[in-house]
Amino acid sequence: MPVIDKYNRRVEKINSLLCVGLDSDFEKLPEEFKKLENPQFEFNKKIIEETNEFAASFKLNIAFYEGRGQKGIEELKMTMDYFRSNFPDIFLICDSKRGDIGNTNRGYISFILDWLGFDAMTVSPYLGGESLQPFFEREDKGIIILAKTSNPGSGEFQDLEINGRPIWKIVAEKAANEWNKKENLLLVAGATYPEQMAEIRKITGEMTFLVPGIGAQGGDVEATVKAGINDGKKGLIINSSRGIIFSSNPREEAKKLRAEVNKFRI
Ligand code: OMP
Repeated sequence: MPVIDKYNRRVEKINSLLCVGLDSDFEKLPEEFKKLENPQFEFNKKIIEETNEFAASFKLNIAFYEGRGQKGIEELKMTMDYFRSNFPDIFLICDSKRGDIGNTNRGYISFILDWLGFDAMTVSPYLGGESLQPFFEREDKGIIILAKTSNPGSGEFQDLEINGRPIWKIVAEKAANEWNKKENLLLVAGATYPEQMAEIRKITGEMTFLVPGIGAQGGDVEATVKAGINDGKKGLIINSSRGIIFSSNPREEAKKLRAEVNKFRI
């Protein structure tokens, strides 16, 4: 069974393409959490309790946990254990943007996919398809490859053209036509570049995209959904991190974003 089925089942169960980003930067946590023994975990638990009803997926950017050293990793693991015990059907993404020579990638796989137990992780294609083989082989896990990222400077390399085709397009073509033998690949397509997302959709058929850039980065929901939705009215994992978790009412923000996405998902 393709790994994306877990995500799609959850999408159907709660009628949502929303991914809540637990980018739980310690410095930004409310003061009452900072005083607790496990501040990031307790904050995550509260956000999960408030938003799970609307979230098909959660994405944890590992940087915010690694940044606290051993304690952050411990609380990341506690968060994963909490998900496993309470919400085993939620699709869990580690935003890690890893990618090294093949042998080294096995270490990332052991830590992120096996020990932490994520369903999927983000990887960079910069070292080439050969280096990513250990990721591609993991048919039980989703491997999310950066194609067109949401940041303002993403074009510096990703838009460079080779024989008239930008690098983001070449990555999408490789992922769809060469690398996806185990049907476990996804792509990152930022909400801030809907035109490019529409092109990537044409290349990749039904493939699912992780879509950051909604909320704090200003991506447009209507343009995003119209550009990226696949024939099955799914195929998007629409992430918002700061716009939900650091708002005054995370539950309302999650509910509102699910509804807004669904409005254009017809
Ligand atoms: P907010 O801007 O707070 O919603 O957070 C966006 C999240 O998505 C952060 O964790 C980023 O690291 C991540 N991200 C992007 O912002 N742009 C990308 O192109 C790719 C990612 C990602 O891989 O998730």
